[in-house]
Parts: sequence; C-alpha cells; structure tokens
Amino acid sequence: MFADHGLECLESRRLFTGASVSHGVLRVVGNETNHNIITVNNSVDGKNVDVSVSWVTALKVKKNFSASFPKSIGFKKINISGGIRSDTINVSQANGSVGIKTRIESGRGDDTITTGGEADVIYAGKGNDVVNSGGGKDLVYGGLGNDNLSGGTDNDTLWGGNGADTVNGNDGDDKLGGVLGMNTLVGGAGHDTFVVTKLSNNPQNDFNALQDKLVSKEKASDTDAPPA
Ligand SMILES: [Ca+2]
Ligand SMILES: [Ca+2]
Repeated sequence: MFADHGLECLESRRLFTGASVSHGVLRVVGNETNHNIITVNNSVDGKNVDVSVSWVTALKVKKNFSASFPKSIGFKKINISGGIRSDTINVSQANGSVGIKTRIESGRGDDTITTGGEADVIYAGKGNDVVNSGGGKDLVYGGLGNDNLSGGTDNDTLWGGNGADTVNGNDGDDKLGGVLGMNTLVGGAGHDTFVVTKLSNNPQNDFNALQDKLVSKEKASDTDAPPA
C-alpha cells in the first residue's frame, strides 16, 4: 500500500502517514494535519524496530498505522516527522535502545519528544515543546517558542532558540545555547559550555567558572538556530 518510491516526492510525503524504508533510512511520518502519537521501539527480541502512528481525524475517526521492520533490512538511520499539531513522539527504551541514529522533526505545535540511548538529532520547531533526549550524544534545537529541553547522560548540545527556554544538560560535558531570549540554563554535572550573548540574559543558570566555559556570541543568528 505504501510504495517506497512514493516518499521521494515532497507532495507524496505530505499525503503519506506511516513508515517505510528507502535508501537505508526508516522514515516514520505522522499525519500532517492532526495530533499524532508516534512510538518507535525495539521488538521484544531486539531484531525488529516496531513503529506505531496513531491519530484522530477531524471527524473523530481513530486511525492507526503499525509495522515491524527487521533490522536485517539494513537501515542505518531513522527519520521521524510530526505534523502541524501537537505530537507526542517517543523512541521507547522498553526493549532497550534501538541503537540507530535518529532524527526527529516534530513540526509546529506544542510537541513532546522523548528519546533514549541512541544518538538523536531533534528539531522541535515552532511551539512550546518538551524534549527529553535521554542517553546518547544528542543535538537538540528548541526552535521558536518557550521550550523545555533536557539532555540525559553523555555530552549533549541543546539550543534553546527563540523564546524563554529552560535548558538542562544533565550529566556529561554539555553545550547549552542560550543566545536568544531569557533562558534558564542548567549544565548539571560535567564541564559545560554556555553559549550566550551575555550570561545575564540567562538569569537562572548554574555557570561555574571553575569547571564551565563561557562562549559569547554577538550574532544570535550565527549559532542559535538550526542550519537551513
Ligand atoms: Ca508538531
Ligand atoms: Ca519550539
């Protein structure tokens, strides 16, 4: 039903809700215009990646897509996209980390994104988002809105972006981007790098000159926004 080659065209991609493997990438696409609950996790035996996408249409019709992809297919990346509404995206660790690089773009809406031990790149986009990137070396962009970003263990890079963001590096040597807006920056344990125009623009912070590094940026646009 979902032809792999159909994902190549942007128009097709927008109409498509579900998951498919193409060119070594497992793509999981939420419904463009409705709230999605997207879950990706290892199968119990760890041999497959199980995907579930649930949404409810404007006419209150409940829909669900689910599929189980054998890792033996050989995909090296998982790309997950949400839609324009609030999405809940969870790379569940219930059966252990999927152990595959994951990239998430949750789109507009107030999204909640939870990931785990794999290396994640997360673009939360417009809206007030909550991101918990778990273990692994993660790169998180809060984008527009007042976001709450939390890196788990390991060395994470977390960019608050526009808005009043709360950025928690937690364990590891983290890089915290508070260039734009009035933010709360908490590095937690480890040697953290605070990237700011001025630290005083981020009045709530745990910067410690004895173990942390301060990097001042004049132009916010250089550093605090995801690459185009
Ligand atoms: Ca969204
Ligand atoms: Ca955001």
